[in-house]
Amino acid sequence: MLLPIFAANFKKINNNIMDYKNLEVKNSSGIIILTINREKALNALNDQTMIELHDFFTNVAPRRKKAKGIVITGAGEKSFVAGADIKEFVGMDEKAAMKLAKRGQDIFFMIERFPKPIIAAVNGFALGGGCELAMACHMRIASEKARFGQPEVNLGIIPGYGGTQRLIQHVGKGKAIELMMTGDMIGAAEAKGLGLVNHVVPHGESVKKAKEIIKKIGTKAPIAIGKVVECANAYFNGVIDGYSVEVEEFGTCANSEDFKEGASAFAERRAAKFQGK
Ligand code: DAK
Repeated sequence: MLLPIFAANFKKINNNIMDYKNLEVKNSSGIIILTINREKALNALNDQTMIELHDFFTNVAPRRKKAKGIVITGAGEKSFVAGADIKEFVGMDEKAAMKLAKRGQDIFFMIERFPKPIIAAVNGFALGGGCELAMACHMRIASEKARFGQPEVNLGIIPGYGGTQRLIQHVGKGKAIELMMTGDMIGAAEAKGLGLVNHVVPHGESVKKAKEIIKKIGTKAPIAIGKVVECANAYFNGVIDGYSVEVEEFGTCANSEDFKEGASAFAERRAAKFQGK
């Protein structure tokens, strides 16, 4: 009998897949359907989910050579991903926060740079880290009930998984700054008008539409598809690395009294009282 740790490694080597608690991986006609599966917490990205996402994009997705692409969605009827798991961040210090922000950015870079299409099927709330996850995908299909937003300022922080950069890329600087400063949520139709989403479909049909698009892309030349991704990303390789600035400033915010207050207030279901400290 193998010790548990060896058994886990053995399974990983043989199946290329660790035992995921919060991710569901399914094959649907050669397309991977990756579901963030924490419905009770509106699929918020807790540490375990981030570990699993990292494993999936490091060890699983690149080895599924025959897969045509990936659809990322959220479990249930209500939410794609309602953000990072705020409850886990109470009491976190600057160093730990920066490390986690960097890890999140690295995962989302793997998604953005993946040489096959990755489409977010946004079936509800896409807030904070959820909006950032959707924005790292190559396209976004929104259910008509989808809601997008970057409400980090309500907690005393800024987007930390690439959102300050990608929201500008998708909707332009003025609107991105408005959304990040106000924390306002917008609906699917407005998101489409801004260029944040590619298509709006009836509720419950976002995965279907995403699969149709991936199926069509599957008939094209694979090398060319990979190069489209590479070139599109190259357009945004600026001289100043905004992503590193984001990690730095995320750490500063995470170290503030305001962040402690914002995260505690959310957990305690009360309005935050910010002091600017
Ligand atoms: N984290 C943890 N739990 C969450 C959550 C979240 N982001 N969003 C919802 N939930 C939980 C709720 O707490 C509740 O659980 P119970 O209290 O019942 O156990 C359950 O999901 C259902 O939520 P509600 O009862 O609130 O449902 P409603 O329909 O009334 O409201 C809502 C839905 C989406 C409007 C509301 O849940 C909400 O405002 N959620 C928070 C949205 C939000 O602010 N998201 C976070 C954005 S900030 C970091 C890196 C990144 C980040 C932070 C740190 N480091 C590296 C340190 C990122 C931060 C963000 O993403």
